[in-house]
Amino acid sequence: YFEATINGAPITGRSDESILACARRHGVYIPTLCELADIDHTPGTCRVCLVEIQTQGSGKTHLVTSCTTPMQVGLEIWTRTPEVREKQRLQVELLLADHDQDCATCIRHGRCDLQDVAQFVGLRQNRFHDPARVAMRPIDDSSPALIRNMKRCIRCQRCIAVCRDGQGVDALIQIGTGLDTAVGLRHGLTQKNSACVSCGQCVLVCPTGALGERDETDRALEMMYDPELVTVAEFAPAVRVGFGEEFGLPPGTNVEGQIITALRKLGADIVLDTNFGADLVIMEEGTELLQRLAEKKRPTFSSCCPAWINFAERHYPDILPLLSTTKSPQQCVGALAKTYLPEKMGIDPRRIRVISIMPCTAKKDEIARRQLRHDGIAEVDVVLTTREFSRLLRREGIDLKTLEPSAFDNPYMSEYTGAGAIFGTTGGVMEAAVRTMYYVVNGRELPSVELEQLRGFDGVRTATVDLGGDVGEVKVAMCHGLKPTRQIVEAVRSGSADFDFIEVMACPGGCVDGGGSLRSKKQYLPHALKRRETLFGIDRKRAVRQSHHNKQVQALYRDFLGSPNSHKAHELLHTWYSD
Ligand code: HC1
Ligand code: SF4
Repeated sequence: YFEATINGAPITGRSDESILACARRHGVYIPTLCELADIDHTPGTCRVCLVEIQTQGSGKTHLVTSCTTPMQVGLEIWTRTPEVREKQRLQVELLLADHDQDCATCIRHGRCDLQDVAQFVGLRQNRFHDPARVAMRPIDDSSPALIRNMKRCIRCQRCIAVCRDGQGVDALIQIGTGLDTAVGLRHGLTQKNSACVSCGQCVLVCPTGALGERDETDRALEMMYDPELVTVAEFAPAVRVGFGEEFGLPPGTNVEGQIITALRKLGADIVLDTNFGADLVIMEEGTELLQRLAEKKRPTFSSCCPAWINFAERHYPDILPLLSTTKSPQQCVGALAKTYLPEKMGIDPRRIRVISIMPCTAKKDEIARRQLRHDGIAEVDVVLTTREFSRLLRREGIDLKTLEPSAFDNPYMSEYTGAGAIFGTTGGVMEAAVRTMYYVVNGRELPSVELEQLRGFDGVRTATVDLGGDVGEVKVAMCHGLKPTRQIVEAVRSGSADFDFIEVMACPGGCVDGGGSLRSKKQYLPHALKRRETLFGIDRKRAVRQSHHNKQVQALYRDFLGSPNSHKAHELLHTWYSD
């Protein structure tokens, strides 16, 4: 550490940090739109983080971008001089020259970093705005999941960095030069037909509304307001722990009860739980896995994460036979909501529409898959990301924080166990599956259901689990984030990996920080661990913690499906993949 000053006050600097990082460490705010420390991204493209500096003994000041300039001994830094303020304002004004001015129609309105910085620099005019240039910038709305609107792009390149370095997908590149610079897909492809897998991590780091999900709040509202329709809502394990902060509650708060109340207020006729689907998936996938182990087929990859399915199909089609055929919990709930539920409740299945709330953008791809549509009818009709759900509540004037929590009341598809709850975090599917497979193999419960050896947070974790009986020890791996996933897949393909079951979640952290989660300004994934802890807490508090003890799942098999992996279960709850 050495001495320096910021705005005349003494500070300690380090030669391995930028002026921006040092200022942050000392609580001094410098605006920036492109830098993002969490992904180690300092391209210096927005040029908003200007500061005035004077190096020791030079006697002269000059302006520099603080994100790209290293600290030096004795440096004097000034963040709020008239020149700094004027140049920062000019930079923001220049960024807006070819930027869509219609903020009120933007999905990011009110939550946009560019709006914040424009306020910070006191922007009151927009002298360089050129509608003709804005009109030339493209919008890619080819994907069911994501819309890429270059009219709102400020060329920060965070999306390129997270897709390439964070996820290892490398679908995005910088295209054009000078004023025509933008972000595009490699090889001139569109979002839909490119290497993109709709994981949505690029959306989480975008500072503006240039990247976002395809907004379906209108469709959801229309369904809920239509008296002819019976709307069935389901929400993901991770949504209940990743939503409270939008309404001022501490990150990680469990707002399951308030979400149920909100859905009923919105007009959902039946509220189901995707956690019920997770318990069901364990019955199907666990049975499938034991069968595959008996046949010496290994490894088996989990199949509930749709961005992972996209990744396997687009990048490694040769491994598709290794994927479990069990549908995701979302789809299992959707398929049964249009078959089993109407039979039980005496409803015409043609009147049912299923709306699911997911912390995920790829779930929008999933519902559009041809394998998951039957005679043109989708199993799930609309997916709303957590962000859209919050938009929907704001549109309808519902403040989650003031709502009294309610409980699930559907007698057929809303009960869940602790095993279903932990699906939302990395390792959760594995842990839930082991709890049930152990029981199936041994006819008795695992001595301790909390499997600490599966619970770390490294990108790839491996463990050996003794399932007892004639199965014995199995080797398992869990990966989250697609870069670690690529390593595992490559190892499996080269024959150097030795696993029986591999859980994959495409988003770092698993669904708790899915690409459809609330975006956090200035941070990439700030709340994953808090949300994860709450999920483990839900599991600890459940009276029943193993999927096979879910009474409603048992009734479903008894009254409708027969047994796990039965012919009917295969028809409704299993799928296939294609490249
Ligand atoms: Fe997920 Fe899943 S856990 S994929 O991460 O298997 O999105 O939460 O709903 O379907 O259950 C997401 C979460 C979610 C499914 C389940
Ligand atoms: Fe890359 Fe995922 Fe964004 Fe697609 S959605 S461009 S794969 S980060």
